[in-house]
Amino acid sequence: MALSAEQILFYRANGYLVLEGHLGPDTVAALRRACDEMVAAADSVDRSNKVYDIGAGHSPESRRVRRVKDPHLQHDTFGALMRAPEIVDPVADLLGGTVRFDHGKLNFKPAGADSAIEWHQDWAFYPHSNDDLLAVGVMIEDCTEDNGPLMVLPGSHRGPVYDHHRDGIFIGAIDPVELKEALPSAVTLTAPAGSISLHHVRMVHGSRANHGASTRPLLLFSYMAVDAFPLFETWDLAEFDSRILRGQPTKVPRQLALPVRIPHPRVPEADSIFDDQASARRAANSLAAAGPTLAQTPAQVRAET
Ligand SMILES: O=C(O)CCC(=O)C(=O)O
Repeated sequence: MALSAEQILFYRANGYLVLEGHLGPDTVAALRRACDEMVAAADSVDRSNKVYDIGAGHSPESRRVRRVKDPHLQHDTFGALMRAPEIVDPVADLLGGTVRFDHGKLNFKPAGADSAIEWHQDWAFYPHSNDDLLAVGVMIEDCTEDNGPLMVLPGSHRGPVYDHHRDGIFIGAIDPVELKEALPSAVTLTAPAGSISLHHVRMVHGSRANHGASTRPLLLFSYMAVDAFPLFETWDLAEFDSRILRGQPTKVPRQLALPVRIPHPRVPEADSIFDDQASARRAANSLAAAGPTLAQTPAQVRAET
């Protein structure tokens, strides 16, 4: 076992775990180099495409790369880490022994940009036959209170599955009115570069804008138990099974009676959570009236909760 019984119990009770200083300095240095290469290669790109999600006003002088999609396919350093025992072993401990890679993304949070991610549950985006799914967050730079680290609501993975629709359209965000009671117990996942976080697929989480001086990169890899099958996705079985990292293929989903809502219809042309949530933020005034939105600074939130 890569994790202690205490760490596994903590994850089960709280829905998240942080492993501080989990990756060595050489790995962190390699990840930073890979980020720099990916960002520099985006200088010739002026809009989002299959590899990059690009924010408004992006130029080589003022880079606005919000995300590298499928980083494991774009750079060998990310591809190797996605399969590395340092990552997959603790994941296997939390998923019950088997592991299938699901998807990856490298989120940058440029300093000063409007880059908050509103409260949401990953489960709302990709419901499965059971909820043995989690996301690993790899901290490539220090995650501090100010630079927009992940925030979680401990224990929320055992609570309701919230509606992420507004006016019948999937916007990928929970109305903070629904979370008013729980928001004061939010935990900010701050830790030095090289640390990793693991959060359950039903965990309510989000992150504020980056009020620090430099970009905050966060590499996210999602994994699931081999017997968790997506409920609403067209997939190719051979491709699906090619992503098994521990355990044997099965055609027998383990089905649990869990609350599910299908994440459709989508915002037209939406390409990522940033586009899905843009309409949630346009209604920020009404949300802010009832509770803090993540676009606010930590001080504003403290003052209001
Ligand atoms: O990058 C972040 O700060 C949060 C990302 C996130 O929650 C997501 O992409 O699901």
